[in-house]
Amino acid sequence: MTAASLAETAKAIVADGKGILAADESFPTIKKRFDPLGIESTEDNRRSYREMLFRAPEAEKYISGVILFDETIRQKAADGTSLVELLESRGIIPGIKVDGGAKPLAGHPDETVTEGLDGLRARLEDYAGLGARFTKWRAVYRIDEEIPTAACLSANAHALARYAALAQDAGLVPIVEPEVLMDGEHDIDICDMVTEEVLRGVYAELAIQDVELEGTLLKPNMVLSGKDCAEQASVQEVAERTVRCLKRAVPAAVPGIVFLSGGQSDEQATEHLNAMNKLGESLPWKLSFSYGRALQAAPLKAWAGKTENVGAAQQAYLDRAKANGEAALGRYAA
Ligand code: 5MM
Repeated sequence: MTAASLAETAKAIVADGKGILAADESFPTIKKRFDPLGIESTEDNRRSYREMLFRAPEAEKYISGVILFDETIRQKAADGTSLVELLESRGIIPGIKVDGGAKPLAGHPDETVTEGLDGLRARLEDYAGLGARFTKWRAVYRIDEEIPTAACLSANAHALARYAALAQDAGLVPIVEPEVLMDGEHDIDICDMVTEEVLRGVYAELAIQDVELEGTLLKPNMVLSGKDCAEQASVQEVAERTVRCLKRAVPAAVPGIVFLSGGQSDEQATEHLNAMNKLGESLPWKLSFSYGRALQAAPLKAWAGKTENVGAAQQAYLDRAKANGEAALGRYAA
């Protein structure tokens, strides 16, 4: 795989009006999503749910790629086709989450470092053989009085860069996901400052590890007021602050920025993305989505684990995918 083909895949993922479905929930996370609806988290239920999303008619108009979890990339649909082949047959690019999760950071009780570098080269080769063309690694940063610390910023940036270099070596496009959580009472200024610092640190490490930025994508949080902050920034302010922060910290060689939704409502996540693309600024990168909850909340609720609800659930998913596809072009009307 050449640098040119990595760049081509990255560009295809952020083709006009398209974005990513993040369906890479680990076992504890998918259980957390299923539990409130009384759906048991069995292998068969997880497969049925994800197959239902992957088969949704016309989703390929708005969804360019899907991030899978280790179990899913090895699963077969009810008719025996592999889920990877199912996605490929629809022109949707399969990707895979390769991090080992956020684990306690030594000496820093309230912070985490994402683990998973040991043995990563072999796992990446395995995933490439299974049909993955891109990968994802998520680092998590919590905001509070004294955090994130320099230790947390540096450990996570280093791991993200080592991961990205290994992914490119294996011919896979790395999605670099540094997520500053929206939990907390902090205001939008703090989120802005921390996000900029995180991104600057990540790109400094990517440069040290000689990662080819043209063959990468960034998956960041938006610049938002903390969830429990008394003063919530408007849609326009979020759009302006997020774009300004990214312009300060993300190199122009990166082809696309695909936001995570991070606990925003699905409607908010769409409106914020739309407002950014409507600013009319000439930006070096595409701005699109790689949403988990903001794409899945409605279809999961509509499905509720029942076969008879598949049509309604697929429609609910398609409605969210279409709305976000339009937002990626700045053409969404609520
Ligand atoms: C879909 O959730 C992903 C996996 O999370 P865990 O490893 O914790 O199970 C997550 O990384 C996701 O891709 C991003 O956070 C974006 O999802 P949201 O829901 O924030 O848009």
